[in-house]
Amino acid sequence: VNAPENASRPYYITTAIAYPNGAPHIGHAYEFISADVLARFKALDGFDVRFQSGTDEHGQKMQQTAEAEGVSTAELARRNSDRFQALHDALGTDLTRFIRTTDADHHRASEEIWKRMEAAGDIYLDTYAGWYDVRDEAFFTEDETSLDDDGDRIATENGHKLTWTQEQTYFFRLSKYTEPLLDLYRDRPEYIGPDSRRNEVVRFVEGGLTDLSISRTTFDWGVKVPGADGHVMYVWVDALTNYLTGVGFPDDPATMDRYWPADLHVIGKDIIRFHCVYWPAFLMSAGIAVPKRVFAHGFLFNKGEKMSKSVGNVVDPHVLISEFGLDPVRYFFLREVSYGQDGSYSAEAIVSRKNADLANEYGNLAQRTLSMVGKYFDHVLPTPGEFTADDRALLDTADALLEKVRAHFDVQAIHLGLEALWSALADANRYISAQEPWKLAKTDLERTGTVLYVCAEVVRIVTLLTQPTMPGSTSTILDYLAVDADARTFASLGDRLAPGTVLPQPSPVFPRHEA
Ligand code: ME8
Repeated sequence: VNAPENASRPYYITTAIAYPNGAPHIGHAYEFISADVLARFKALDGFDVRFQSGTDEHGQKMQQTAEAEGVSTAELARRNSDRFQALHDALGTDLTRFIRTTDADHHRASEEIWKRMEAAGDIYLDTYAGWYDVRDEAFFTEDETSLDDDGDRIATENGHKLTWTQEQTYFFRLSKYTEPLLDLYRDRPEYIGPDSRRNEVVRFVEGGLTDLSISRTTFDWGVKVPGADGHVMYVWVDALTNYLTGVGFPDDPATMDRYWPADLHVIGKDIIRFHCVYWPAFLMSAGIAVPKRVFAHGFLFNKGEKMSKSVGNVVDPHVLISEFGLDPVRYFFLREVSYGQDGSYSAEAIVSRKNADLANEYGNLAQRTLSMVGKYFDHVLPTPGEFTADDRALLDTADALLEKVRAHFDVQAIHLGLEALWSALADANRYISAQEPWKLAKTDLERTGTVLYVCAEVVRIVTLLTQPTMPGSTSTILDYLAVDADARTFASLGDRLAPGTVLPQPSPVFPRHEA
């Protein structure tokens, strides 16, 4: 099933690195969970996965927040970075590295990419005068701004208040990369996903690019520009470079060779321009390969409303986990929201998925099958008799799942992958209702055994493929099916359960939600 050449194939996946100027919110949790599911899927499919996340600790926003809170910037960064790390622990993400941009090796990598861009003749000193959005750490040209009701200058795109900045800074010759970038989008249409985002980026670059201010002199919280006293790098230059730091750039060429270019940058839709325009241009300038793909997920809203401290609808991800359980929360976000589109969540919607999809569709099938094996076969997995057309149809559906789900996951259509799995569960539930093994048991124990064997197989296959989404619960179900620890990768999907195996006493893995 699993192509053997995958066994050592590297796969490098990253999330955005978050600003630790406050506590992590559901949007961050969503990004971490979704990237974790993609990373785990690849690992189970035989890839050597490297998965990185972390915190983006430099920049004016961090410095301003620290001043407002009366703590040092380093202190603010450490305190909140720890909270992001704690969220990863609570979500069970399987990270290879949690990077902090204040890490020493990251400064080294940022200096090196700067020097390479400089050596390419792409960096020059000039006067910058324009509008700056501290919240997004982004520059805006006059025509990208407007006046709000109070007469304050705002960025038209996001409504954030802007500050006028005028200083001598270094510039990056972004304009030089207009054509090379358009070539990139044309030659590698898979570079940006989903497709709708790609079209936006192409339109933006076709409008022409102006050079980018890449250093600041009015504050000092950042990576120092090599050989230029008083300049720190524009925070996005060092932030994007974190992806290279994580694979040993520039001091560990072996790791770099193995894992670069990155296979996938998972980001939110608000930072596409940085990842799909600036980042590939920096890399081209520095003579480093461009990542294979950037996928932008949508934004999460609380009951359709933007989450904000002033509205008072910011939900702490830890609260959600303790209320509904980690696996139901992971499942909910990935199944409910079409990956790549905006989505909404509410307690009602989570409860409804938990009860309908997990307790009824999945949990009941597993529990009924396992408890009937216990009751009618004294916990010994029965030997199936000859398969009927119905048995074979269901087994064929289950056997076709890997290819289907893999095709969806390869384009990050996680929700469609899960839909395919749940559609197989629905088939299995219809099958068990039609076969009525609890009635058969009174007249035909051999046929009962066959039906239960078929159900157990479907549960095994669906469970193996659901592991990336719900690692904890699926591990318990596989224990109940007595599936060996080394038979849980996708390479083992085709190995049928061994009749005669003694199964442990099961208990329900997906209870209904109790408020
Ligand atoms: O942008 N729903 O950091 P950040 C879904 N430091 N995703 C959301 C979201 C929401 N409501 N709000 C934010 C930064 N995100 C930079 C990244 S990468 C080199 C530097 C996503 O803390 C957002 O789109 O503002 C981004 O991908 C991530 O959370 C971190 O956002």
